[in-house]
Amino acid sequence: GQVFKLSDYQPTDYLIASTHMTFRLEEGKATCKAVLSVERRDGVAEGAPLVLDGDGLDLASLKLDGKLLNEGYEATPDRLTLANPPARFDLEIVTRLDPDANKALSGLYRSSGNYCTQCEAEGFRRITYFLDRPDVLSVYSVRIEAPKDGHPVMLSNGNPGETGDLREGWHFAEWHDPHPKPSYLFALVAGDLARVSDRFTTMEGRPVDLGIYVEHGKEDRAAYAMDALKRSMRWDEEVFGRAYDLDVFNIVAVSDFNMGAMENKGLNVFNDKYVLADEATATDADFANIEAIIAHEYFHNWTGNRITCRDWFQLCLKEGLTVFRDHEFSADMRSRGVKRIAEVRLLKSHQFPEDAGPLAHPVRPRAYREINNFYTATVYEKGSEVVRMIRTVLGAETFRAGMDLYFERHDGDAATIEDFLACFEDASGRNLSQFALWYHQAGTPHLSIKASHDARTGQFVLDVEQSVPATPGESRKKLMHIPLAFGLVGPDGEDMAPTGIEGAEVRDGVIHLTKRKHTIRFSGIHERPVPSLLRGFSAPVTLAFEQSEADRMFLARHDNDAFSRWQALDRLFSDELIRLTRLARGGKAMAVDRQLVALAGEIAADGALEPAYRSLALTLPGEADIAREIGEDVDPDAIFAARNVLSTAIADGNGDGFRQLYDGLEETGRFRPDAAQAGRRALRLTLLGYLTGEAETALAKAHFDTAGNMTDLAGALAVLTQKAGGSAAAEAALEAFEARFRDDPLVLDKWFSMQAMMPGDAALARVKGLMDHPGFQIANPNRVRSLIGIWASANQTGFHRPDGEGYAFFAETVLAIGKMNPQVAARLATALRSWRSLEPKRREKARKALVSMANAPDLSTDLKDIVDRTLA
Ligand code: BAL
Ligand code: ZN
Repeated sequence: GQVFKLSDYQPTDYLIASTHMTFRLEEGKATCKAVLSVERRDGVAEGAPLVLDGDGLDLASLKLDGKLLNEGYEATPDRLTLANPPARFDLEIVTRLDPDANKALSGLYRSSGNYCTQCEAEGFRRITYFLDRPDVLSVYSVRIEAPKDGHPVMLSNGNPGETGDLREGWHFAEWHDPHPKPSYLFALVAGDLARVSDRFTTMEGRPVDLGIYVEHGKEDRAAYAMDALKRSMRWDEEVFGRAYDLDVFNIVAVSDFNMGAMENKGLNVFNDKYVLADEATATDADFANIEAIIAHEYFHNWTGNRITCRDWFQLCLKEGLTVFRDHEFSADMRSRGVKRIAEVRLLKSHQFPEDAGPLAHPVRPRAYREINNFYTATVYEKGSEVVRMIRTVLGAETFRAGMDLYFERHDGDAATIEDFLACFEDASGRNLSQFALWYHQAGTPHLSIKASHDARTGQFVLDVEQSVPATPGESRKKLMHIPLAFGLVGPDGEDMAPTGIEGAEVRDGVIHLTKRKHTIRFSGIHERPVPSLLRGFSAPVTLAFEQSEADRMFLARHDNDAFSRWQALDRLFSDELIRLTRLARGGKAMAVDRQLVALAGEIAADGALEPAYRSLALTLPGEADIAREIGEDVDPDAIFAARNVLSTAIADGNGDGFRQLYDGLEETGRFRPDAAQAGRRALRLTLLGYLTGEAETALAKAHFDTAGNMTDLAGALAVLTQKAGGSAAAEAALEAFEARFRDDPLVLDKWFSMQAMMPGDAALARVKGLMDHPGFQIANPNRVRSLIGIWASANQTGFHRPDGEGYAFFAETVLAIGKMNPQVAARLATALRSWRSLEPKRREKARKALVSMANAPDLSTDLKDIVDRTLA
């Protein structure tokens, strides 16, 4: 396949100042007429050909300045070339479309009978021939014509224009978007949907009509999303000074969608999973996700739409930055400390393994074969961490000044990471060239740290050494600028104040590491401090710091930074799990550290800590996290056994206390999806997990039977299926859940996922069986991800069966899905990215499965790219 390189970037020879599109949505014969006003760019030689992108297009007719073209062009499904066009002309392209046959869910397709589009990254070229790249900005006018019957709603970007009747029961609607935009932000929706309406007045005094379109009957389930939208709009004004810029803002929920949602200008299209919620059908986690994703797509209006990307290598310019913005929003709406812990957990479980494996790439990649495969945790989550570090390095005020400059300088531009960084350099007067390596260099940097204290001289010393592991195509790494937030905690739990610091630049509690080695000397430290390092996870690095268990326990109890308290505890649990795994692997008896068991009980009972924090603290590191830390010769069964032993020991050691706490947390008031109530529910469910086992199902069964909301219902079912899978209580609960929700696909997805997560060999037979369930559709991405995706990426023992049957079935299934939907299949296939760290027998079986995929005929570019890189 073709490799696209950042270094090959060239601006286009032609511009498309405006684009007028007319869609006729006739059953079985939809057409798109696009009229492009094309101009040759200044300085480009006469006679330069115009080459437009297409993808599987069926050209019906072509006109230049109103005259039918019969020669002077060459059209294939994937390209339209005009050999010698004039300097300025209108090009009218009519294409025939088949939305019903479009199962890739890219371009124009139908979901539950409604027409919708998805154009990022390269879906617009499946609608018409175009310069389908983000640096070609055009002003769009759109006219939609369709039968009134079945299509009362017809939407596109921008502001609404004329509407009216046509003959034979048809009607039309026109839309105009005054803001020039790249084609990937184009959107169209037509169908029969219910509208939930609201109003918002911007700080500039602009009244905005807000609409959320959902399936009829689901209007009440859009209320939370609407509330989240209004809060997002206000927050962006207050925190970033950014106001909305159109008269309407519409969101449409569709049930077949490859991504979570899409930020099309003025017309966000959402996976319905991230819009629809009420207490009876959505969990607290669903509510939190909806709040975050509504905000994320809204925030793209400035970071992505008003300022877009010059090319797809700059994807992190909009994604990393917008994730950072949505994280900050959620932190302000909820609990900052708890939010940060959840973010870091996600980063470590999703991005760290990517960065440590064959699919590692810089936050700003230099080359790709298929851009759809770069919507990754590295671009999004590490990209967000890099923006967070800019703020840490510059301070909040200068960061805001840099953002203001970015908006002022680049509004209306298709910009680059260099443009972005230049704004912070100019706002701060600092040189960020070393810092910029965070965008250019892949791999998770590693810090190795040693501490020593001399009570006599009052000197405390940290010896720090950085290294960056080799990643595909990058064997030699440069030294990075790593901001290391720290505290020296004194015996009273307060941070000590050194009288002097030498050996590195230190500002506001942050050490700026820029060299391979630093020896940092703190003076005036007369009592031995307990260092608290990497506070707030100030940089996405791994840390090797030998610290005694006693010191870690001290930090877990006393650090004044909530994140660091959790980090200390997480390190204790992880080390214990690694130790127990080694014992399990060697067939030895596993005795659990009693102090850790007692600490867990103490934290659970500490009323001074938020319940949400306590719930996170009591959730042991995941099996995949332990696998990543072990790094080689991984045996998922040994990890599972170790985790079970630790969990059982914590339960046995704290049973009575946990039960009392559990009882005390029962909610009596009205349901609210806010952080405080959600935190109490989360803690209660975490305790329920400890209080449930194969022989102890009564409490979980009662929790399930009396649940008044989906969080408790699904939470209890998850506990039953995870801790007592196959028991009569678990099976009865599964049956009851299915009977109640079999007609509600989003809720049924939870039921699929819980069974896909059931540990051990039995999971595979369940997954296979559920693929025949009437509620499962292989063409629907949510169903596929809930069942196959969860099983392959989150069920370590169920997927990595020693006999390799899991891998074989997985390969077959991914290939079948790939025939319909290459993007979804390619994403699924990344579940095998850590195959090289498995123990030899599983490794060989995983390799065979990957090779069978690589050798399959007619492999899509998407899947081939993932499989080839994974095997390389
Ligand atoms: N731009 C693709 C979906 C998102 O990140 O918002
Ligand atoms: Zn985004």
